[in-house]
Order: sequence, then C-alpha cells, then structure tokens
Amino acid sequence: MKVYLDNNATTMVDPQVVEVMMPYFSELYGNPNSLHKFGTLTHPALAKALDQVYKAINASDNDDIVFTSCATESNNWVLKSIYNDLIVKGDKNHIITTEVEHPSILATCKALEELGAKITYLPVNSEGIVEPHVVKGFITDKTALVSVMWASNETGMIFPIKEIGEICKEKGVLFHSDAVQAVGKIPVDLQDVHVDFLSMSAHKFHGPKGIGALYIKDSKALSPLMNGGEQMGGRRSGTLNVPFIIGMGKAIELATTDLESKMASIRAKRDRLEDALLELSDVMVVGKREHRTPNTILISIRGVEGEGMLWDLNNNQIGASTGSACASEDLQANTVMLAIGADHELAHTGIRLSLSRFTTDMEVDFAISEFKKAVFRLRSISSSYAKVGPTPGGESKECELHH
Ligand code: C6P
Repeated sequence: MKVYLDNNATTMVDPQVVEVMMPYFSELYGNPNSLHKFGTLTHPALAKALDQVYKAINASDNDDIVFTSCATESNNWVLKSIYNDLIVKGDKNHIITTEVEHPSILATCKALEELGAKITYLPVNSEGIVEPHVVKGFITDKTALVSVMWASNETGMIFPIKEIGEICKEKGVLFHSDAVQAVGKIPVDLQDVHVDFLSMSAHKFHGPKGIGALYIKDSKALSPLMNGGEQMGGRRSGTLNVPFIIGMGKAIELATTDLESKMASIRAKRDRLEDALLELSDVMVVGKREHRTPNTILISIRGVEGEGMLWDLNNNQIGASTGSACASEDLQANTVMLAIGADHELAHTGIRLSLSRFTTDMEVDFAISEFKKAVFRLRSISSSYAKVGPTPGGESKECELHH
C-alpha cells in the first residue's frame, strides 16, 4: 500500500478535473485573445471557470479575480505592487506580516526590506497564530499593507482573519491574506470577511499545478507585476493557460461543494490518526485540533529526527514531510516551531501529516501502524533518547508550546 500524507505540499488532480481539461490541450487549443473561432470557442469554458471561482469564495461582481501562475506569483504581486504604488510612489513606508508566513511572503518581504521598506514580522502565540490585538498595536499611519495567512501550511492553525480584517478596515489599511491552505479546506466567504487581496493555488485543492489566482476586492487599483499584452484586462499579461484555468474552476467547485460533509469526513480520519499517535509516549501535536484545518497534524516526537522519520516512512511507502516542501531540502529546524517557542532539538523532530478527501480509512490504519513501528525503531537507535529515556510519565499531548 502507498499512502500520501503530504497534501499540504500538493494534491492529486481529481480525475473529474483532468476530464474537463483534456479537450483544451489538442482540440480547443486556440488563444482566447484571438478573434477567430479557434480562440472564441474557449470563451464559454473560461467564463464558467471564473464563475466557479467567484462562487466558491463568495466574491461579488464588483470584485476582480485574476488568474496567475501560482500563489507565489499572487503573493509577490501584492507585496511588490503595494510597495511600488504606496511606498515608492506614495507616502507610506511600512508593511506588516507574521513570522510564520510561507517563504513566498517572507522572502519577498526581505527583498523589499533591502530596497528600504520597513517590515514588521509579527510574533505568534503559543499555538502559532497572530492575535488581532498584536496586529492592531503595530499599525501606524505609515502602514501600507497587512499580510496574514488564513491558515498555516505547517501546523494547519487557522488565523483570526475576520477580526484582523475588521481592524484593517477600521484603520483604513489594505489587508492581504495568503489563503492557499484555506480555500477548498474550510469556508472562505468574502462577503463575511473583509479582505482586500487574497491568494490561492489550484494544486492545493486537487487542481493542476501552475495555476493560481489573486482576488481583488472592489477591483481596486494594483499595478501589474507582469507587463505585456492586455490579457486579464491588463492586470496580468501572458497568454491565458486555458486548460489549467478550466481545471482550477472545476477543482474549486468540487472542493467547496458539500464542504461541511467533506470536512467532517477528513476530520474524522485525521482525529483517528492523531489519537493513535498520541498513544505514543513523548509526542506533541502543535495547536488544538479544533483550531486547525481538518486535514493537518504537525507532530513532534522526542528523540526522533524528522528526516530519519521521513526516511523510514518513505521506505514503507508513506509520503509525509518535515514542513513546507520548499524548505525541506536544507535540514533546518522547523521555523514555525521555533517561532512558537520550541527549542532546537524539538524543532528538528516535527513531522507534518496532511490528509485529503481521497485518504481512506485503510490508509490511515496502515499509516498508524508504520508510524508507530518507525518511532520504536528510531528511538531504539537514538543515542539522545537512550540517554534520557522517556520523560517521567512520558505523557503525550496536543497542546500549545510554552515560551
Ligand atoms: N506550500 C508546502 O509544502 P504555490 O506552489 O506557489 O502555488 O504556493 C505557494 C504557497 C503559498 N502559501 C502557502 C501558505 C503555501 O502553503 C504554499 C505552498 C507548500 O507547504 C509547498 S512549499
């Protein structure tokens, strides 16, 4: 059996998504900007895909949704264009974000900092989220943008986006949320929550890789990142990726239809997996499960290096990760765990397990048994664990880390 538990890194493309994409590779392959029929024949499916995205996040007709190549592009676009529009050309100088954002936010902020922008990286609490009053305390009349993720790719923790959105609205500051790990997993209702810009990515909800979008409330001005032709109303130049846009539309529709029941089913499997792993001694899960997306567990196992654990799991046909896929090659401690207050030793033991609607009960059973075997095996050869042994009581918990 093969078990894929790395759905926060990417997901399998739903076969129904593949099916709607197929004709647009070699039958209806025209450029939508061409005036002939080859081009215009793509228009109905493109319009449908756009509608599917609007509906899934409850965007209004006044809002804009612009397709991009991925969420990394959407995140870069917002940060760099706000920097240009309001800092270089305006009278602001400050952007607020958090210490635990995805590298596409953090590395972009570092680059803007080198250009002279003032960036505040907000600290997180012991569950790994930013509290609204902390955001409020850092907003000044020079703040151009607040950028806070909707849900963490590492821990699954859901941020108080509604409250932060209200604060930004009240203070007249633009608000961006990287909602890559929220869209298709938990309700995202943009009539209920005030967000000016929102990034998403199709491959996190069983759509294809290489297609994402940026939602722009009230179609507000934002200078383009990609200059060129006048595609997408001049907001994002480049020939439209027709099959991928159509795939994204179908994928978001499938993911958000009967979302509550999909969430309940994934949550039941995640909780069963988590309960079984918490039977091990000296393990800890970051964040209370009711505060997390229903599919995610970040578990640390005292005495077991994350990479060793991955190796063992991989040898037994289980795909997991030590955290964000794009930061997993450098054998660093998990930065989110460090931000939460874990010591270096603990931050090296984090394993992220992320399920999807395709994860089966049999796969969960198999993962539980292989995971436990790997922990016993690795602990038996761990010199550090052998020296200290299980901590007295050795109790395991799903908890907050204490600073
Ligand atoms: N996170 C992970 O293993 P792209 O691939 O560019 O569409 O999405 C980037 C991205 C942005 N924000 C968040 C919160 C994300 O989780 C990701 C992708 C993967 O956690 C790959 S690094």
